[in-house]
Parts: sequence; structure tokens; C-alpha cells
Amino acid sequence: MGTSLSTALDADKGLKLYLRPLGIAQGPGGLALPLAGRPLSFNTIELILRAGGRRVYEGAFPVAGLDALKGQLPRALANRFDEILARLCAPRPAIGPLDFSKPLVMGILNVTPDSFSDGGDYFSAKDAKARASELFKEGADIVDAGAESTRPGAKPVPEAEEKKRLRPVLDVIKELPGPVSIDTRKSPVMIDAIKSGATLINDVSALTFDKDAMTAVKGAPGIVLMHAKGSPETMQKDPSYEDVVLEVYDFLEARIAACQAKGIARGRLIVDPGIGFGKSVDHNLALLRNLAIFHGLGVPLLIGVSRKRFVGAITGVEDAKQRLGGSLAAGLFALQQGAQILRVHDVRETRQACDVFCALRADF
Ligand code: HH2
Repeated sequence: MGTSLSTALDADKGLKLYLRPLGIAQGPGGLALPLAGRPLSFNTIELILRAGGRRVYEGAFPVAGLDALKGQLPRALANRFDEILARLCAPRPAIGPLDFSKPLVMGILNVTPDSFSDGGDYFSAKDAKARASELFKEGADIVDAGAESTRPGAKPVPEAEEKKRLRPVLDVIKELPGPVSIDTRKSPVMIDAIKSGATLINDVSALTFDKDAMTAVKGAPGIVLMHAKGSPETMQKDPSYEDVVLEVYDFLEARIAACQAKGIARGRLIVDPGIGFGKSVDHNLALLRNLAIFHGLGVPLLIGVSRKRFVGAITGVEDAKQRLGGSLAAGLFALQQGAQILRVHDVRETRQACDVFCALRADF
């Protein structure tokens, strides 16, 4: 890029500022700041300035010198700098029983005949109920049940069918030993789920698919807002972005603002960049490498890499069920950038990997 900060500031009035934590390590550290109040800390900040969709400045600054940096910024940018920095550092409040002071494992329960890696495995009412209990036994902190596959090319499932598939899980929510999330884009399904005691509504369209979704989630303790480009039917047809990381960031920031405008507090929200949803392999890798920038949104980060196609593309493993090794590598990479929730199919193995990983980085 090569432009100095003062040149970028002089040249452009319509600048948008982003901060990405760098130098992430374990422990509180002397000259470091806490990352999301967690066991991790960061000692450097990347400052990004963007105008007209393009990055016009990128520079890295040690956190010890941030006052001098801020002193160079015009008032509006300095205010946004303060706001994002505070969000990067603040602990995330618990959502119901979900405490974000340590990484959480979300176990996937697909009550579908056609999910990309386990379609049909837990489709009957009996199998779905049994699998929910089993996921908790294997070490899940929360179970995410979905009845509509959102794999690339999937066709929408009618509302009545989605409700019917979820019923056996909703009927046992209160008897299960842990909290349940319901993965749906439809407001009537959300309402059913909340009435039955769901802790989270996980919407891969970030409450944009159904115009009534924003009202429907009002009674949910927590809501997952995920980024997707296009619908599952078309999303993998040559997705393109000018700057995938900042475009996904802007989308999630706008969805948080839309929720807040409807009275849904930031403390009830979780965001997810939506790995594999309208993204090429390179887009997915860019999002994972730059994951820490999303802490600037001030909410917990959920990441779903489990068995996904990019793992197959990197490793050449076609069978999704054989992608555990790659899924664990990507999941631990996300944890090292402070991700708070991993959404996975292989709970037992991920729990073990997380426990060892957290012991190694000496979480306190
Ligand atoms: N991925 C899938 C479904 N829901 N929700 C969130 N928040 N994040 C994700 O990455 C995510 C998600 C796709 O995985 P899976 O549920 O196994 O497949 P399918 O959609 O085919 O049922």
C-alpha cells in the first residue's frame, strides 16, 4: 500500500476505520491488552482505513503507543477507534447458561435427510432425541438442532415439515442436561423453539430471510447472526467480493445495529462469518486468518468449520466424515484467535482437543 497515515487522512474525508488485534498470546501480559476479557491478550493493533470500498491505509502499532496514534486521528475516527478498542477488550456477558470465559463446543444435530455430511443419520424422532443426549455426554456445551439443510444447492424446506422434524427435539429440551440452539431461518419455527425453551436461535441469514424474524426472536435469550452471500441454492456459484473480510464485517455490524434498533441488546448477540456460505476456499481462508478483527463487534464469535468443503479442497479428502483432522486444525486456529464457540459434528474429539489446547495455553 505504501501510503503514510497522514497522507491517507489528508486525502480522504469518507474514511471508515477498522482495528485488528495482532500478536495474540496467552496470559494477561505486561504490555498487552485483554482480548474479549479472555485468557488471551494482544500486543499490537492493525489499523485499517477504507474509502469507497478500498483499503487506503494499513499499519501495525504496538498497544503501548495507541494514545499517540489516536492523537493523529480526526475526532469522528478517534471516537470510533475508542469504541472498537473498548469492544475488543471487554469480557462478553453470559447468555443464559453460556459462559464465554472459556471456549464452548456446540454439537450439531441435523434432523434432516440430506445434510452434507450426516444427512439421514438422526432423521427419525427416536434417533434425534437419543443423539441430543449423546452429544451432551460427549462433552457438548450446547446442542444446535436444525431441520433444514443449508448445504450448497439445498432447496428450502416447507415450514410445516421443518416444524414436524424439530418437534421431537423441542419436546425434550427441558429434560436435556444442557442448553439447546435451534438453527432456522423461519419465524414460526423460531417462535416454537423459544416457547419450548431454546437458549439460542441460530439464523444463517442473520434475520434477513423472514421479515418477521426480528420480532420472533424477541423472547430468545440469545441469537446467532451469521453472514451468508446469496441463498443456499445459489451461494456457491462463483461468489465474489472486493474485500471479503471487511464486507462480512460491515454486514455483521449492520445486522447488530438493526437488532439494537429493534430493542435487542448487543449482549444477547453472537456473530459468525459463515464459513462456506457464498465463499470460495480463498475467501474462507482470508476470514479465518483475519478472524480476530471480528472481536471489534463486541460480541462472542461462533465458527463452523467442521467437515466443510474447504477442508476437503486443501487435503483432497472427498468424504466429509473423514475430515476430522483438518476440522480440528481449523477449529484450534480459530480458538487461538479468541473464537468463543466451535460448531462441530465430532463433539468427543473436539472436546478433547479443546481441553488439551486450553491446558497448554494455561487458561486462567
Ligand atoms: N453451518 C451449517 C449450518 N448452520 N450455522 C452457523 N451459525 N454457522 C455455520 O457455519 C453453519 C450453521 C452447515 O453445516 P451442517 O449443519 O452440518 O450442514 P447442513 O446445512 O447441510 O445441514
